[in-house]
Amino acid sequence: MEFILYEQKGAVGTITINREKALNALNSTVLDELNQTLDAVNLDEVRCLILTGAGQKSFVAGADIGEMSSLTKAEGEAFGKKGNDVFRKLETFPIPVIAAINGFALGGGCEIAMSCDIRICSENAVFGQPEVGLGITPGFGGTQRLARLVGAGMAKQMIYTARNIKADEAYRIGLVNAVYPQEELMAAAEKMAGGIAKNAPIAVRNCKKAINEGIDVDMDAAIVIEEKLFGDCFETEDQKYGMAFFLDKNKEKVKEPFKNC
Ligand code: DAK
Repeated sequence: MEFILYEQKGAVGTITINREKALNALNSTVLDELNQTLDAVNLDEVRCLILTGAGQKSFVAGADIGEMSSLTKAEGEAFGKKGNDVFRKLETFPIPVIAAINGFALGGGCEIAMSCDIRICSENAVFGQPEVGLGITPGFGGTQRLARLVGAGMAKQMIYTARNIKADEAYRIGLVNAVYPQEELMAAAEKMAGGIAKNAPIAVRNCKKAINEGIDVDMDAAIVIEEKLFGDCFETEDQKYGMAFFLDKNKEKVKEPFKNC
């Protein structure tokens, strides 16, 4: 692949957008390769993904402005669909995805981070939706996901003013869960991913589904979604083992890895 690196260490896969010269901006090739990479993740082995950008300066500085500048309406729509399809694939990916945001996360960069389950960032991270300054609206779900994450008022302020915010403000408004010194970010992401990967995989997947699907419907419907996914965990090897381990009074026994079945 030209612009995507993928590495699997144990049960954790790391996807790196590797287009450092353009601050990892998303062009069509990056989006296509990201799509192919997600399709190739070995879900029998990998239980959590990390998404990051190459280099020390930028996570993703947005959609590629050079490529977009000459698009016709039809091409713009096709480009938007390509991005939205990949972002939605990330958002609904069966296992959790942690965005490790190591610098600029602007426009499509902020939007791709918001398609991940969890966002953590380095102290030099900068977030923003600068699109209205370029004559467009956020096009990869920014108007929708930002409002759901930080509330409509704050999302409107960020989007209408196109003002960038730094890591501490992103943390304060709930756009990221934690801020780390740059050199500690990947270790923190790997530690969190490793912690997730240790838990019962079917249960973790069902939690992701329950939260994602439940958040957009009313509470009565949401509870039904939860009930179904809760029920689904029963009779799995993981549920039988997890509960049997708790009930076993032999304190010497060491917990074995969950089997994902
Ligand atoms: N696209 C293309 N190239 C980019 C880029 C981008 N978004 N951001 C940076 N680069 C390139 C620069 O052109 C430069 O390339 P060379 O000149 O070296 O060839 C290189 O990366 C280094 O950038 P700078 O020289 O500008 O570096 P600085 O440190 O001075 O500035 C910066 C860093 C991040 C503040 C600055 O590069 C910047 O403002 N970049 C643009 C940020 C931005 O506006 N991003 C939002 C893009 S709009 C849609 C769906 C989605 C979208 C649109 C439509 N549809 C539904 C159709 C999404 C839109 C966006 O994301």
